[in-house]
Amino acid sequence: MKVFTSKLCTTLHTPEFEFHGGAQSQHYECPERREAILKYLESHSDSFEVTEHVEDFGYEPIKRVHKQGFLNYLETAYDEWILEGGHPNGVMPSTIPHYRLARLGGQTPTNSLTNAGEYCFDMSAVITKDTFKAAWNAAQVTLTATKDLVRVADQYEKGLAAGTTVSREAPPGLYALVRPPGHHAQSDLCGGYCFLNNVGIAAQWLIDRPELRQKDGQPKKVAIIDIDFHHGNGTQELFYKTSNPLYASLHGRDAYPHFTGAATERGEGEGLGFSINVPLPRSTSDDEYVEALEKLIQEHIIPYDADYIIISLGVDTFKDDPIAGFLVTSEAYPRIGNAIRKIGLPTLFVQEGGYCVEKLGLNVGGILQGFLGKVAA
Ligand code: SP5
Ligand code: ZN
Repeated sequence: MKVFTSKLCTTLHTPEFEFHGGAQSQHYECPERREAILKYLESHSDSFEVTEHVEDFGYEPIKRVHKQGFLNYLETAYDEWILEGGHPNGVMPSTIPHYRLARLGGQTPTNSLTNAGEYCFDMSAVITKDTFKAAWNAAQVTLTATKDLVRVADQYEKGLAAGTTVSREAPPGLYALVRPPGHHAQSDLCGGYCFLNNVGIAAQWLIDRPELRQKDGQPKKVAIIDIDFHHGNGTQELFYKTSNPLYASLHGRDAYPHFTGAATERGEGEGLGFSINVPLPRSTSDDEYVEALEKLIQEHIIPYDADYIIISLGVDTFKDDPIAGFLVTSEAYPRIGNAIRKIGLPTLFVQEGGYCVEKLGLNVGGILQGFLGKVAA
């Protein structure tokens, strides 16, 4: 499996601290996460080929899902924050315009020290000097992988047509090892360690490609399966009113981000029925998780008849995750990868959460190996 990544995913975004339950804590979404995953992949070079080749797709694909004002803000917030006397750790809002805040004079803040709340829904997305560059780079790495997905998917299809590819082989799969993650980022809000929605950008890019139009002129169909422990409120918001891509998420009930991800959130208008939310209790075990995923695939993913699958790959479902987790063990991850392989479609895996650094390589690697059919499931 080809793995797309870049050193910049380690070096550019390194906040020192965040807040948990009101207390200052280490920044769990740390550069060591990428290093740990990379180490696993490099020590399993029979399965993985890591490339640092990154193409520049520019602003356009990012602007398809994010608003210009938000992008300008991410790019300039830190410098302004420092000028106004903010802490060097990075930008964090002190006031958020709550929907019941009585803004009777319609007043809007004038600088990023006071304005952070306009573009941020929590205190878990610290903007440092190079955060915009880091998020930009993660999006470009993801797009580079997406472009390659189209190429390998074409090859696979030709192989199937010519009878040279055996269909029970693993379908084409690629992995974008990126950080910062993306699935909490809405069109104009950062939060939950996320700034630009890598998966959303990739899905929209596939849908937008004129050369990928089918014979009937329709765009290719994309199904996003979000297996991060947390609900991907950002991805859901981007596509809530459209039927393409489909967004489906398994996540912890009553967990962060707390206010989104109920089973009753099913999409709106044309998008009705194309957002699928499956909240699961904290007590969810390996068998229960794999069963829930297989049920989701059978009931929603297969009938959707997508051309491509994008996986928001979080392993913060792990039992020892320091900020999240079900009762899921490392044994479950190959089974999860195997369930995704059985869908039989070209698949792009994009890294989201997972904070137990010690087991991160094993758990992410488990999913990818399971997809490749390399481990018993
Ligand atoms: C991409 C991603 O996984 N983002 C998650 C961001 C979660 N941030 C806040 C989590 C708060 C959980 N508090 C539980 C503390 C247990 N010690
Ligand atoms: Zn998460």
